[in-house]
Amino acid sequence: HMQAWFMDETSGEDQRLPRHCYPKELVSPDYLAELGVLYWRLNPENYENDAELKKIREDRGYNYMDLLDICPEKVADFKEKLKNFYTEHIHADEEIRYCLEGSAYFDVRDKDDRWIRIWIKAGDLIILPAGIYHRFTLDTGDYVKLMRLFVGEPVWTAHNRPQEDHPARKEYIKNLVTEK
Ligand code: KMT
Ligand code: NI
Repeated sequence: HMQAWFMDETSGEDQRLPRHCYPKELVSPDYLAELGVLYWRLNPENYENDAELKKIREDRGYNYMDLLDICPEKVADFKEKLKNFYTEHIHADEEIRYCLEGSAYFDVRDKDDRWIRIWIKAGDLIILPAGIYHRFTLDTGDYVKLMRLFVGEPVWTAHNRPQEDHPARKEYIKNLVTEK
C-alpha cells in the first residue's frame, strides 16, 4: 500500500524531502480511511483499458477525466503553480488523482491537525474527501503524471485555509469520527 507518515513540522527543510519524524511514525491505511482518504492500487500500464478503473469510475460517477504532467519543463508558471498547490486548502468536491508515472506527496491534516505525508507512486489512485485540508508537492524526482477524475464539469477551485464556515468543511467535520 501507499506509504504515509506523520511529518516533522519543526524543520524548515525543502518541501520535496520526506520530512519524517524521528523516530519514524508511519500511518496505516485504516487511519487514512478514518479521515475519509480512500486508496486503490491499479496497473498504471493498462490505464486506457483497465476494467478495475472502469468499475471505480462507474460506481462513483467519474465521467470526467484528463491527464496532467507536472515537472519544471512542462508546466507554465511552474513556481507559482507549485506554490499554490503547496498552500493549505480545501475543495467543495472530492479530489481524485491517479498516479501513472513518477511520484509526489499529498499532505493531509489529521483529526488533531497534524500533517500526514502520503507518497503516491505509479499505480496509486487516491481520493481526498471534500473539505479535508491538504496540499501537494513534487518529491525530489521532480516529475509526476496524474489522471484527474471528476463527477461532471470539473471545478478545481482551491479555498485556502481558514475555511471553517465553508459548507464542505462543515460537512467533513460533522462526518469525522473523533473518538479514538
Ligand atoms: C489541487 O487542488 O490541484 C491540488 O491539491 C494539487 C494536486 S493535483 C495537481
Ligand atoms: Ni487540492
